[in-house]
Amino acid sequence: MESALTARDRVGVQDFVLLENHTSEAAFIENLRKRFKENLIYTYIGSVLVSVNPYKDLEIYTKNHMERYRGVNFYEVSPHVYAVSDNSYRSMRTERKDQCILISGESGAGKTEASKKILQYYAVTCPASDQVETVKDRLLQSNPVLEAFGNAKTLRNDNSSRFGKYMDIQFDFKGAPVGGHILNYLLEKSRVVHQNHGERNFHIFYQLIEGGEEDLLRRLGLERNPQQYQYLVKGNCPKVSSINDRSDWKVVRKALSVIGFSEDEVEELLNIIASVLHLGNIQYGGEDSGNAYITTDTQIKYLARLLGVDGLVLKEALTHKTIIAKGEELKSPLNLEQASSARDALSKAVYGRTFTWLVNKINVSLAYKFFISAVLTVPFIGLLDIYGFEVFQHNSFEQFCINYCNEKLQQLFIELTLKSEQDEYEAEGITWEPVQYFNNKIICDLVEEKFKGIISILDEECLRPGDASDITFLEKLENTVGGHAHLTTHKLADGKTRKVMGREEFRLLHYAGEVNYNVNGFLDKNNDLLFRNLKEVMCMSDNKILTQCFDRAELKDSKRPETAATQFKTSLAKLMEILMSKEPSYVRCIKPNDAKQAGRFDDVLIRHQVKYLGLMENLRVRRAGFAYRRHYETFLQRYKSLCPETWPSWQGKLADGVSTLVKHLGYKPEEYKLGRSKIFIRFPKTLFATEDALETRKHSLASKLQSSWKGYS
Ligand code: AD9
Ligand code: MG
Repeated sequence: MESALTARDRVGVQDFVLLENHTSEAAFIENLRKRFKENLIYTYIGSVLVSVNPYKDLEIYTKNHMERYRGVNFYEVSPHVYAVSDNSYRSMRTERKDQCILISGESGAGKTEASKKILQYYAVTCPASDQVETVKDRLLQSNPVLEAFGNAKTLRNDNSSRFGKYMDIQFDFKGAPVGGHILNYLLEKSRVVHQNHGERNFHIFYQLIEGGEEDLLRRLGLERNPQQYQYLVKGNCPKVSSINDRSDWKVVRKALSVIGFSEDEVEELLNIIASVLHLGNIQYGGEDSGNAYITTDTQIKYLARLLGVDGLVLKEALTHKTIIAKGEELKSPLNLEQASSARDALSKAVYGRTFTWLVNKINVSLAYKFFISAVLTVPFIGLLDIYGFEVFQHNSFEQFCINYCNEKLQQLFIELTLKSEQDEYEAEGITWEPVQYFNNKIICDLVEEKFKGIISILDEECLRPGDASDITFLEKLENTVGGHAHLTTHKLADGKTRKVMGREEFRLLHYAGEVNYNVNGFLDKNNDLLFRNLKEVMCMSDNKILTQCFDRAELKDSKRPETAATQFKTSLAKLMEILMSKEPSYVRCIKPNDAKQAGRFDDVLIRHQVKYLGLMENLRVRRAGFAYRRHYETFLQRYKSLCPETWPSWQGKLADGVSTLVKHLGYKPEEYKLGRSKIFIRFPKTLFATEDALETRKHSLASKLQSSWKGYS
């Protein structure tokens, strides 16, 4: 049998706090590499789980594995996302405190997969009843539906989340999951009308076209060929080897019924999806400066039927705009460019609002329906899976929002982990030594500060009548925050950086690295306006989903809606409040290579992530002073056999038992401290020696047993 020492050599340590040289990044990466090679994708930093995407199916998510982690002490078993799930669950049960599991990492690092594993863990291991089975099924089935409508293939990830998702799972007093609620954040609507090269639109379009039954497609007026649709050809990437649209279609259809969508609702939903494709195929004629007209009525006919609107009214609305001036309605024709963007704005609005409707509908189906919920508050476990930090060749408003969101989460992580360390030391009566670390608050402020943050400046330009444009926004940025250490523009850049910066770009130095944003389209995307007459047509629709998405009250409201960035900022602030009110656990995901390949461990890429996820800092904070800490009870339980006075059980106070035990083991006073409920051990080697002693004792016991059996035979 392999000794504990050689096993450590081969597979590394399962908690980074046990690294001999904890300040060395090279040692950190080496430990990660050793484990990755052995398919050990999980490692802890204290209670934080670090996960490296294996890009292959590992046999570590079976029911047996789930059982292994159920009710077991966090540190007694090898690191796993199930251990984090179980730990949160038990804290929720015993302390009756809401929990949240925050999953972060860059695009393609494995956040969504981790969140699904957590949900599966609860579905399988939590107590059940008939009612609960339905809720469990619905919770699980909400994933394929939301992914079909909200995920897409990007250059970074074949199944990239293009919306942020926070899901609360609600438990009853017996610990059974009884309900759920999803909050969704800023869907990347622009993808509906445009995709970069090598990327796709949302999965649902391809699933419908590839998997939809013949008569369904006929009814929707669709052909079984994505290349026929303008909204699906921009990225020149209709097929993805890792995706089977046809079988995914079946999964999604089934999931919709499990969640409780009626056949009528599914029909209306698909009418909308098909309509978006028809809208995209509307072609305009006319000169750039002249009035635009629609070249053929084919799409209009389908749209009129599928959406239940008057074809002529729709046609008029797609080529004209109306404004109300002094109580009078004024109509003016659109030119080619205006008409195309009005059409695209309609497609985005229809898709975006339908997505929100879908989430609401799922929420109704997941809602905890017993009256008891009004009387008793039941605890929650929240799961946060958002879009990861991303950098492309060309980055726009969407990347700006996504990366800002990641910046906020990083800040939350820093504040909460530092705070919890500090709190623990105080609670245990042990002196806390402050640790220096990079706080990214400065970048969050640069983006979101009132009056002088980037979002405020953008909003100002969006509201300013006259010559406001993307370029004037950029100029205003230069004038207002040009001196900021984390912002550069072409104009402000020094000779070295100027070469790689476009004239229409600004660069943010994020916690995760530099990103150049092209301001083109920032104002339009932030304004997110839809012409009034297009809204009116949608309000007249017979489609039951659209009637819920477009409300007539909106037409009467003359107040300008909040801009997209400000809405996002507000919803993120609310999210931070929710998360702060719960007890957090963390899963930090790492992407091993850019080729989405199994077995490839790209040093440079991984080092970069280790740096920006702040893992070394996290480790430093965790190791400040003491490498290891355990509750007296856990420590005594594990090692009591090593001391005759504590074996087989210790009758006195736990702290005295631990004290007796470590003295017997020969711990020197400078090697440990006893807090109020925990023992703190300064060096990993002390613990290793104790572990090795335990291992030796087990072996000698085993061989004694063996020889005594031999004696009987
Ligand atoms: V994004 O920010 O939404 O673009 P995620 O969510 O971090 O990103 P995702 O979970 O979608 O990444 O993982 C990307 C792909 O990696 C998956 O589609 C799987 O093919 C692969 N993956 C991730 N985690 C695992 C895992 N634990 N086991 C096997 C995995 N494969
Ligand atoms: Mg994802």
